[in-house]
Amino acid sequence: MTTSIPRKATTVRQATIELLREHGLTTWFGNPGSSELTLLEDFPSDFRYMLGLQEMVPVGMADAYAQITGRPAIVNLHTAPGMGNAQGALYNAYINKTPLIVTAGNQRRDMQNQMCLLTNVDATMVPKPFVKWSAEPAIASEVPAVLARAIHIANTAPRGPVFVSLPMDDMAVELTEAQSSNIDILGTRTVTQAGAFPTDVAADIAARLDSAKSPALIVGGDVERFGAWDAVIALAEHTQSVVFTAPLTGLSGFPENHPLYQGTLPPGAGWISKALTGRDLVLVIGAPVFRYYPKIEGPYLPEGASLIHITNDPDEAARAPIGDAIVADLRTAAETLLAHVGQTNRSAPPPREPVADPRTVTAPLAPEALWSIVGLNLPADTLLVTEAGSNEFTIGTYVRPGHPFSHLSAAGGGLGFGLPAAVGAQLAAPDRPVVAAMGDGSMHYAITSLWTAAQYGIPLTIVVASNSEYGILKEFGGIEHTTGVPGLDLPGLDIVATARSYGVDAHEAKTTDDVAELLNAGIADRDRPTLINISTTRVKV
Ligand SMILES: Cc1ncc(C[n+]2csc(CCOP(=O)(O)OP(=O)(O)O)c2C)c(N)n1
Ligand SMILES: [Mg+2]
Repeated sequence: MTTSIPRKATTVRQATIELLREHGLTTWFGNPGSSELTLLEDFPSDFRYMLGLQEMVPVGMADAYAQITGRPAIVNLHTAPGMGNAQGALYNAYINKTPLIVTAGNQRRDMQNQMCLLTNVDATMVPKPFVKWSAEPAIASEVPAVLARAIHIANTAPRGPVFVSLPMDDMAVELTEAQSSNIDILGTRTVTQAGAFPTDVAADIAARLDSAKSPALIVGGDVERFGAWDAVIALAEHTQSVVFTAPLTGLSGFPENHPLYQGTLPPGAGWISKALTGRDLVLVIGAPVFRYYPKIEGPYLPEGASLIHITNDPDEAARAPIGDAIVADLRTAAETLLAHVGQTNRSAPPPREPVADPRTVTAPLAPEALWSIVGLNLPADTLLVTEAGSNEFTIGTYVRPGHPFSHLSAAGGGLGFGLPAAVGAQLAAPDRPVVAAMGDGSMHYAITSLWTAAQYGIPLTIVVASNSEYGILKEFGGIEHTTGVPGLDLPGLDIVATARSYGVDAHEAKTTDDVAELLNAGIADRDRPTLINISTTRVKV
């Protein structure tokens, strides 16, 4: 008679780690507390843990890391207060549609009823409404299965963050052999989203494109996130459409140095109908229609234009105020359309003006001078992360990256994304130059990212446009006709000293030549982060 040797009991923690390893979730972003120690103990040597000193930092890092790697990322935060601090960054991840698996410890199950310290009362409620799904396992042994479900939910379109609360006493619970082998299966099973684009729909859209006099293609971040980049470029070229990026979608969706590319549409209905004047067919792909910001009166579209909207997000399709929408996989849609359109004989629309060299100018620099000198000095494969208020439009005009995943910002517009995102982006793309273009106000929401960048030797370069104000809020005050608003000036910031105190190689530039020289040196330094601060002119109101 042979006796099988019982396998050594696996704990929930071990099974959890193994499941996350199988799913490639070995880079963790976090800020720990005592309720997370039971999960983090004996942290495996093939995992890495990126510490952020305040919760916006790990969430922002993970957001960009997931976007640039194209895979979900994991965040581990500290019960209710940690989740509270993270909420602004979670909002950005939700609007960015980033697949994040956010976890937080919770007080022991048998101490929650007394509201002992660290009890996350109604834990699943805390991150709502900025998560696709939120759960606390009903019993310890279900932790890995709930996490597996969370990973798949986060990663199916429309993607987005999910939350799993993990009571700290769950981790040491021993699993039975049957439970362990069921969990083993969860480590390797896959969930794939698939769907064909109907050929009659493609033929109809292609016929409308072919017969349009002057079509416009409006693209968004999902073109990049869902692999439709090449097909969308080919579609624009075959149809000789002008191309714009839709407002506030987080990535450009198109090479910004392409002759058909005209920049980002401004976020107002009246502004958009003006920018699209003369276009009779507007095809939007991989973007919401549209993310307006101020109320700018005007028709949604210019006279005589119609709009077709292709999105993978049913809610995006449902809430658009205009146009017929098709919910589809974006890459399949773009490739199928491409196969159906003819090569047009329309003449090419005029390209944008080339960027001129501003020559030597002394600070305070006009934003145009700053961002043209930056744009002219960036290597072609630079990944730019922007959070720069009134400078954003100027950056879009003068910095023109041509590669996919080269111009990242927070679609949600919550400040505190830029710095941690630049750190996460550099981690995801270690061989690319990562340059963060920041406003002096935006710098301060997640400033401790500088510590993380310095400590882990993340070699990003940060350019700060210091106008000593929340310039864009003054601009908006003009649109909203508000006067006498307090809290819009930022005197007394010493960004170079602050950055140095965190261990960053920080410099004050005085001229455009300084900016060029420091930028090239910063990008060439692959061992540590560099910061370049330059004073810029104030917004005119
Ligand atoms: C979390 C958060 N708080 C406040 C705001 C409002 N807000 C939007 S832009 C902005 C100012 C940005 O200033 P800065 O980065 O200095 O750029 P500038 O406009 O001066 O060029 C503020 C405070 C926000 N978007 N997010
Ligand atoms: Mg400012």
